[in-house]
Amino acid sequence: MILDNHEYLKALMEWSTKMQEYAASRQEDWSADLSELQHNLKQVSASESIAQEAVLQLRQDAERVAARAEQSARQNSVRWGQHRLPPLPYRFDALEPYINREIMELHYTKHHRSYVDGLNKAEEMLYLNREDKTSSDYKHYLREQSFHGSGHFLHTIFWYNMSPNGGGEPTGQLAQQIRRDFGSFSRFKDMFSKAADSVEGVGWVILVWEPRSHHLAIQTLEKHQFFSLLDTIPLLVLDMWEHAYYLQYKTEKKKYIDNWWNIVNWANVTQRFQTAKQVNWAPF
Ligand code: MN3
Repeated sequence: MILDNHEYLKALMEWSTKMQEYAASRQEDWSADLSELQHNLKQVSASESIAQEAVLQLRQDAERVAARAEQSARQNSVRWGQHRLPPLPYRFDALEPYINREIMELHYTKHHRSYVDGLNKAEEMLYLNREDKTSSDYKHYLREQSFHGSGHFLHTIFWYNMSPNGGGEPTGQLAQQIRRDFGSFSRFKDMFSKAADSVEGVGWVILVWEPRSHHLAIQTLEKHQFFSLLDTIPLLVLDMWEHAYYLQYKTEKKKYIDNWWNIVNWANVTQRFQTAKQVNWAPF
């Protein structure tokens, strides 16, 4: 019994650390609830014999914190058509002389605003307006969602990727990973800069984490409206390249799609969904 409690407390300690990271990622202050739980947890774990009542009390406290997290996740999810401009974390002139006030003001108040408005409109048409649509209606609004959605999500990352107190080199885990994957920080910086310089007129250069291969990578993105929705995680995919069905179905594309639903592995999609939900950025 005592051993079971020890293991339970250890798991609870790990869980509460995750909760703390979660709360921080939502830019929420849960210090009161969480620090009380962690304080009691430490005390109970340190005592020589662990009282069953104390463990039950901790379990109740943990359930309260979990309920708070659930509630926060529900409140914070962005409903269709309700995206908003994230607050700029510094003044328009804060990045001078590297980026001047005029650019920042236009970029944020005009360009980013229009992405937010466009995404909200596209979502209303795709998900709220229940009228029957043709494939070409979908095509139009999916392209709108791609252009404005990727624009909104990427700019939201961009503003917070910069700071008037920025520059220098990363430390800790990221620094280590950069050395492992690119050899050195200066080599990474050189590759990233050259990739950026290769973008023609419209696009981005992005440092990404590949959860599949457990490494960092650099990728440019020319335009962002070719039906990609950046800063999202794929859960369920269907290959619509002709090589995936043409030998068997020839021109009967719709039949391939209809039939495909018979072989979807929902347990796998659910597993991907549960893992993906652990990535939890602040909602905008
Ligand atoms: Mn821009």
